[in-house]
Amino acid sequence: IAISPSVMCADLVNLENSIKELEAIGVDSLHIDLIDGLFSPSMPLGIDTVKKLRKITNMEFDVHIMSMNNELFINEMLDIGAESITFHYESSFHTDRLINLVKRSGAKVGVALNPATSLSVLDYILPQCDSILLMLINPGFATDKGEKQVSYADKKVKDLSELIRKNNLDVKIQVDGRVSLETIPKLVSAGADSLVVGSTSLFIPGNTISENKKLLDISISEGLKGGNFNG
Ligand code: S6P
Ligand code: MG
Repeated sequence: IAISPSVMCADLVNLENSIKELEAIGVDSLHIDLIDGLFSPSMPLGIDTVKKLRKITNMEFDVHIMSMNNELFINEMLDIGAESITFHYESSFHTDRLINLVKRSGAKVGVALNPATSLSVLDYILPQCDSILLMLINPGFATDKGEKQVSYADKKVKDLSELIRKNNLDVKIQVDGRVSLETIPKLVSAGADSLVVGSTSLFIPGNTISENKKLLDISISEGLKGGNFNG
């Protein structure tokens, strides 16, 4: 199970410190949310922030674009050399073209779905994707705005896991939004491969990142004991 800490949940006025802490505990990638204020009503990080981050760390960049203008962000992130780029189905008019744009560059490509978007939109594109990001909240904010994970989160993960298995594909399932110490066991046993960890797990206020990492590991191993849906 991969973990991808959400940079927007780190200490935004002291990012370098947070990055060092994440490097010290060992994580699989950095989850970078790029929100344009139009697709979702927030704007936590900008293109220049990502450029500066690139200079201070060699960690893999797992970029999650939430924008009405996918081309702009995809091209900027390809220039920076982001290893993995995910954009939303809902704002991509030519989804197939954008998938190809990312793949041609050698980066991994993911397509993200809002909670209410059906998995059926993946019918023809799933084999071309490296990962699918399932939003388990409506995108925009970390937990401080109070929105809870949708009630059908586990079902959606199980349904996607089943779809991937039935088609014999190697597509990873990434889950994002209130992926908390409490919800992780169910999400992992439902088939989640990659967890975006934010203010409800790795960045729980009051604890250090390394204290939270220990709690996170326990939560993940509970999910693995529960039996992964993929077998
Ligand atoms: C939000 C974004 C997410 C958040 C993450 C925060 O739209 O895509 O990646 O940063 O959900 O984590 P948490 O645990 O506060 O929900
Ligand atoms: Mg995200």
